[in-house]
Amino acid sequence: MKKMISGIKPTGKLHLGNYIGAIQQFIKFQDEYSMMIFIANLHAITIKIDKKELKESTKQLIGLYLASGLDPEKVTLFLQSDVPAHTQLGWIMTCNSHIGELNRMTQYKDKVAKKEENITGGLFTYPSLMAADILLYDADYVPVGIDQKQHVELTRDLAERFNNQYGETFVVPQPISPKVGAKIMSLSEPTKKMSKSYKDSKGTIDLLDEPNAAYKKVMSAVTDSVGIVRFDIENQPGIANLLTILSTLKGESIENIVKRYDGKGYAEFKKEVAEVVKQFLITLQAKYFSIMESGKVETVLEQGKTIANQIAYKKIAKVYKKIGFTI
Ligand code: ATP
Ligand code: LTN
Repeated sequence: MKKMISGIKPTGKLHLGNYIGAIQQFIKFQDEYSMMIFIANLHAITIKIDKKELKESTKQLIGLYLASGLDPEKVTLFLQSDVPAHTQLGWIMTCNSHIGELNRMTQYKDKVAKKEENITGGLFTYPSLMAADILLYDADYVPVGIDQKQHVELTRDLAERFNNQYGETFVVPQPISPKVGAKIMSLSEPTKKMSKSYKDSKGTIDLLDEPNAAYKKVMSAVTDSVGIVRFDIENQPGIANLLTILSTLKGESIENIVKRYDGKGYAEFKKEVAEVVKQFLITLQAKYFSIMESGKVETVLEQGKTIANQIAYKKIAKVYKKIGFTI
């Protein structure tokens, strides 16, 4: 069975973009692959985050993973900080990364371009830690949204560099993104990515948004004056985004939806998208609240911690030998 790994940072609230770009893929692949999914909490502290918020986001994230349909019998779910080998290999990968490579990573570059203050060393070296997250588990594939592909490309380079210097050690992984939905855009500014850190509550549908409020957000999504429902990202980014959301949540092809709306206006189309989003949230949230009351989150994490440590410990021991740490 081929292996797959991915993680999501427990920062801010999970939104529909995270669900469609990442979580929906995890669910789709859980039967076909041996899968590890973790909460990337070591990555969360690369920016300032309050302790209470970190704890709450972590619990919420696990709850939402489970409510979305990730099955802990099939997938190993764990906290990154529960497995010390991530930090251990993270350092080795940092020493294996070149400053020039890290300088080119867009997340860091964007923050520098915006002249943000107090950018941490952790934010700069975070792609090296992400490489360690992936390489520890010999993952063949990494399901991520488009914005993370660059980090997986770096991971490939680091794996090859290490293998060349020390002999075959790591599997060189491949990123995979969904054909539809790898980049869900903001509802209010459809040329910008729907994002946790971009504070735009009208443009973002949080998975724990009140369903009627989410309905209203979709109804007031920015569109255009063309008046034809069709998939044209360049000229009609708002409609293209709504088509993508409807297609992925409903499991209907964009082509089919476009046909159904031939000759019809935006109002009717938006109503369907809004209703599908609302119903999706109602179902998801009902599951979420029952999971949160059940104490399942803690049990799942304990199980995941044991399994992940067994695999990661073996790998780090092998790496230590290769490097010459074990005398
Ligand atoms: P931030 O804005 O703080 O970077 P984020 O919303 O991008 O946060 P992450 O935790 O970085 O969230 O991403 C988790 C996963 O969701 C990643 O695989 C990422 O590629 C995917 N993802 C994030 N935003 C979107 C989006 N708008 N459309 C599709 N996938 C997304
Ligand atoms: N960097 C990712 C989260 C992340 C990840 C990973 C994803 C950390 N380690 C390993 C896939 C594989 C993000 O910011 N979304």
